[in-house]
Formats: sequence, structure tokens, C-alpha cells
Amino acid sequence: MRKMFLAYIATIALAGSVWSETGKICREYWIEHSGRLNGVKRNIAKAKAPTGRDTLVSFETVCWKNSKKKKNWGNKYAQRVFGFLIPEESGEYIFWIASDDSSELMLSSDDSPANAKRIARVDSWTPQRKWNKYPVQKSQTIRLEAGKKYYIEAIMYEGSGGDNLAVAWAKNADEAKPEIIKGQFLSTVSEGTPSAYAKNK
Ligand SMILES: [Ca+2]
Repeated sequence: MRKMFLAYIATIALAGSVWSETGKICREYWIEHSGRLNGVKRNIAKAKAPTGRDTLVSFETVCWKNSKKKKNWGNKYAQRVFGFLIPEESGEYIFWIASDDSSELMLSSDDSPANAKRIARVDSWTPQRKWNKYPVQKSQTIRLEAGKKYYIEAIMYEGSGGDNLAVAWAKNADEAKPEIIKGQFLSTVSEGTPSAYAKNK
């Protein structure tokens, strides 16, 4: 009986952890998307159900540099990548976003999506992991505290041709070396957590 009870508790814990795991970040995508980036914001504001959801092990969605089979994910789609950023070290940080087609990166001052502000963007498109095509891809310097949870969210849309999305960061003193944010600094959110764009900012 005790064994059964423990198994039952373990099942509950497992079910509850699907959308709240460290080492990963959530992605939602809409296929047959139209309306560029404003269309993505409308999807979110109107709670349009995504075509699908998955999780990523770093803040990057297409990895054709590592796999010839994944050169492009698709055409006419939109996506948002969202979760918590949990730095291991306090300090001054800089963020970058690279994407094809356009994108925005939002970062909160705490774990609430409502306090997120846009810190970087791509208005047209960039090659994958190309951090310096436009000055607006790079954020201002932002102070982060070790162990604190910060809500982070990127939105992006793809029309046609190549597609990619990645977010990098670096300590201020190390700004010549942007690194894609690894899963160890990321965590998924609980199901039902609102988007930073829920109020169509
Ligand atoms: Ca494209």
C-alpha cells in the first residue's frame, strides 16, 4: 500500500514538472502565420492557441551549424520562446538577439512577465548567430543578481527563405564574446503563466 502511495505521489510530481523544469526553455509556434511581428503580438493578446509547443535546451531554435538536416525549420510561421533566466553570478550583463526574420527580446526586472521591457530587436533579418548586423540587436548594460529568477521572452516570425532565432549574453567586461544562453541558466514556467505580450505591448 505504501509503495502504491509513493508511486502515486511520484506520478503527480512528474505531471506537475512538465512545464517547470530547469535546463530548458519553452517554445510555442504558430504555422501558416501572417502579419509579421504585429501578427505574433495579436496571436498572444487574443490567446490564439499555438499549433504546437516544445522545449529547447538552449536559447536557440534552429541549429543548422550543428546539423545539415535542420537548415531551416519552415516558412510562414511565428514563435515565442519564454521562461526564466537564473544567473549564477551577479554582475552587469549585455544581451543580443539574432533572427530571420524579425524578432524582439523582452526581459523582466523579476519573475513577473508584467515587468518585462523590450531590450533588443531585429527589424529585418540576420544570418544565424550574427550578433552585430544592427546596433539594436544589442541591449544596454543590465544588472542581474545571482540566483534571482528573471522572466525572459523572445518573439519572432518567419516569412520565407532561411530562418533562425538565438539569444546570447555576456558579462559586461566580456562583451566581445556573446554566448548563446545555455539551458543551465534557464527554466520553463508553470503552465498558464502569461506572456510579456499578454496586454499587446
Ligand atoms: Ca526568412
